Amino acid sequence: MSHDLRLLLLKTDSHPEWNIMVTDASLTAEIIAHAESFSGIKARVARLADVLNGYSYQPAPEVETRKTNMDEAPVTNWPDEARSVLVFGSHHPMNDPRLDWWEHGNSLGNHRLMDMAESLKLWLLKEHGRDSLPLPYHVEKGGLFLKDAAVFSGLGIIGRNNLLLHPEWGPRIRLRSILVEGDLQPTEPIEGFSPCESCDGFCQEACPVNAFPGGNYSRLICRTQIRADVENKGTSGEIDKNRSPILVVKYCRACELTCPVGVSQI
Ligand code: B12
Ligand code: SF4
Ligand code: SF4
Repeated sequence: MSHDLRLLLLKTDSHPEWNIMVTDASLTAEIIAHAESFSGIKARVARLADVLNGYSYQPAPEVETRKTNMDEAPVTNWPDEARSVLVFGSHHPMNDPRLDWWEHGNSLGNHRLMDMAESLKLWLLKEHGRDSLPLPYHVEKGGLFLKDAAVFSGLGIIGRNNLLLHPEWGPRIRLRSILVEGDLQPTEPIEGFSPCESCDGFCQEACPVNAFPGGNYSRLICRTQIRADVENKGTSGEIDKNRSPILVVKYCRACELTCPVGVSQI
């Protein structure tokens, strides 16, 4: 099947034989327990069809087509049998900024999530005979909108900073997903967690370019800061073989780092 999200939705709706067959909750629990055995990881499960009905897909996905050094990577096509999504997130605490620094189009934190996805794939096949497909980061390469997947799976809610807020880690979490063959019992979205209701909105106030006009996130304005961050690289504190400082991109995190949710976890 091609990576056509709309086609996939239509096919799902119109093929009764694809109806969800809910499997037992213990399998979901076992998969989550295994994923969470990696340190600093939280995991949940969502139905692919639910994710594709998320806000980011309505009315039409606005997909980034920026040039990165991942552009040469092939587009990942989704198998017909994929109906479940294992969503997992890695804690990016404030006292470990290095996890977020980008060098040669990737970051330490992202590398870690990619390695973990490959390891989970092998485990799912060996232990449960389930095929799975680690998805790329970029939606235009076949990735999912990860915040929607995370909300449906119950990993968190979307805050006024437009980021996923995890109850323990706040927005300081980075996401990744794996498509899994067949139906897994999904975990439930979070209820009763709404920290923004009683907050003064530090995230929006902290934005260096006022990317929340009228209280809503503007990708266009945020992008001006993100572009500036690429232009103005920072030092990593290390030197290369020519004894020159190694420069890295330190993308803005102001709306993330000022959020009080999860600060007790640093
Ligand atoms: C392209 C991209 C960018 C672009 C465009 C961002 C954008 N939001 O449009 C740029 C480069 C500007 C950017 C900036 C940032 N990004 Co970015 N980005 C992505 C990427 C690849 C796709 C996001 C996207 O295009 N979304 C679609 C657009 C249309 O929607 P949206 O603006 O995100 O808003 C949607 C949600 O809020 C959702 N939503 C709102 N309420 C609800 C409620 C429910 C029930 C549901 C289901 C959904 C939902 O609906 C909105 C659309 O209508 C994702 C990775 C991925 N594959 O998902 C990372 C990702 C979203 N980025 C991430 C981060 C951390 C950042 C930055 C902090 C920069 C940084 N230091 O890394 C900033 C934060 C900006 C902000 N406040 O949102 C993290 C977010 C982690 C988290 N805790 O949420 C992600 C998931 C990547 C990761 N490594 O984990 N990013
Ligand atoms: S700073 Fe406050 S308003 Fe902003 S996301 Fe965090 S809790 Fe919500
Ligand atoms: S990432 Fe920076 S520029 Fe973008 S919305 Fe957050 S604070 Fe503003």
